Amino acid sequence: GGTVWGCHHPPSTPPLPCLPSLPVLGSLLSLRGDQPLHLRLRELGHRYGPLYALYLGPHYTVVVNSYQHAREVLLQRGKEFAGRPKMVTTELLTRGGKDIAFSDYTPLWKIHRRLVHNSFTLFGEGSSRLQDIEAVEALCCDLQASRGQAVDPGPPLMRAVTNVVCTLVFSSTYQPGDPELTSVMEYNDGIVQTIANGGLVDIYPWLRFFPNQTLTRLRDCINIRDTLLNKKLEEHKVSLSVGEPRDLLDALLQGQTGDKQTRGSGVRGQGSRLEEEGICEDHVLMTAAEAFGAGVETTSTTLLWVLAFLLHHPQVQGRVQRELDEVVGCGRSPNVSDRAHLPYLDSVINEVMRIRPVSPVLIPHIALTTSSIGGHSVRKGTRVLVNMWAIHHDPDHWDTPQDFRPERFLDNEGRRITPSCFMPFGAGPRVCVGESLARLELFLFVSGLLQRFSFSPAPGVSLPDLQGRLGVVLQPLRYSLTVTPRPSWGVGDTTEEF
Ligand code: HEM
Ligand code: PLO
Repeated sequence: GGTVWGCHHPPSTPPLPCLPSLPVLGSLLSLRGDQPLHLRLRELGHRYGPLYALYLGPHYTVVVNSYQHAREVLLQRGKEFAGRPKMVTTELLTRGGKDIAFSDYTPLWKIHRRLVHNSFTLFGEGSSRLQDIEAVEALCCDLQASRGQAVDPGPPLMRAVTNVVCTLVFSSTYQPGDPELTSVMEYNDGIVQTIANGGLVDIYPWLRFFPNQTLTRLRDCINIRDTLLNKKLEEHKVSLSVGEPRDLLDALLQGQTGDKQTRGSGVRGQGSRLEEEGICEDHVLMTAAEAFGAGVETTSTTLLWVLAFLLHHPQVQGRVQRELDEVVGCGRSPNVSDRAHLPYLDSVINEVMRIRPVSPVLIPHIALTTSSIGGHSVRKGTRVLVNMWAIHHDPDHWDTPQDFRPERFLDNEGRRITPSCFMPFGAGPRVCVGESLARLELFLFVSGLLQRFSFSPAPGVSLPDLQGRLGVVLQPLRYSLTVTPRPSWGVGDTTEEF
């Protein structure tokens, strides 16, 4: 309902500037063009001011382009803006919001999120499991096999990251070419291509514009996913034992059933109340699927951006390698405890996530009650898009924001600094649950790769495009590179082939 011609605002506060809008289409005409959404929304901010409103189809939506307003939405009044809108594709994907990311803010969601968070702690930072996973080693073998020929780093990285997540979620690891791995990668790719085509914002009134073929493909992929997940779930139920969960699926199952003997293992804390409160098998499945999808897409994309920027900035690559040589040397692999001593490497990862945030407008938020942003009253039900791209490129907060300069994350003594307007994982009640896991994984991959290899542009091929393309995440376009084993690596190792 509501009027589509004007912007609703309670009369007591100044009205927000609002883009022109038409019935059904909303402000679509103003969003038209070749530009990806985050760039368009930022550009509109130059005309309408950093905080403005528009209609996405029938939905009144406030766009936040500045750090100050983002802080109000995510942190200061985080709970008031912690809702999520329903979208047709994500409802299908999550069985009506039985996941974390696309579920609305409800008491059940809070319990569910805490359960997932605790399980991640158990399998992420809390244990050395991740570091023992041989994915980095396997990836290095894959890359080594290119023997100096140009390779597209996408597929080997995707395989490696998928393997990490499969280990964490269901204790499976796959050899290259395993048909189950192929099917996982295929269905995931299908979901990525169909779930959101230009960000997670459903701009188009979609019953009209969503081609049915796309929806059919999405359903097919979801079915393949469900068959696989059900199989894993049944296997886990049979072999589930009291005590230490082996993986995320175990942890969720224990949390869900609330088995008395496993209570107090730290995973649940809620015990058998969970079932009564409504965490059911669907939640377990949807959480496993989501951890999987989020873990693969975001990490592999970030790693591809890291390599793309290193090809453009060989001196940065050299400096990371010197730091690694000094701190780790060449006789062993980097591990979690080295992280504290590798501030430059961290600054490179941070700078990549600043300049190319994989989720440039986050996931849409929704106001759960009438609230305010920047002194403007905002009604219950208003959607809010936080343009993290604009915040990460705001010249008021960053010096030459368009330049790739990892040193901006270090002080004069080379110690880490984290500016508060750096929020690649969001912030507040909806902050990414996988943040520590993601950071640890990025560290292990980037350090492992740069210790052993140098990456350079493939001869005769242009450098990777750095604009990227916005799908479900902001991805670099495909590119290829040359992998050269570093002379110092493997000194004394007699099995070394090179
Ligand atoms: C949410 C970023 C990795 C699971 C988010 C959000 C962002 C984000 C921006 C949305 C915040 C908002 O809407 O306000 C990233 C980045 C990653 C990463 C940059 C890696 C480089 C992961 C991993 C997992 C994960 C590895 C799980 C294994 C989730 C989940 C949510 C989420 C479940 C939804 C949280 C909620 O709605 O309450 N992430 N993420 N993410 N992420 Fe991540
Ligand atoms: C990726 C494709 C998977 O098959 C399903 C999936 C689940 C969770 C989503 C993820 C996709 C894309 C990236 C998302 C993640 C939840 C949080 C993360 C949206 C669609 C980000 C970056 O916000």
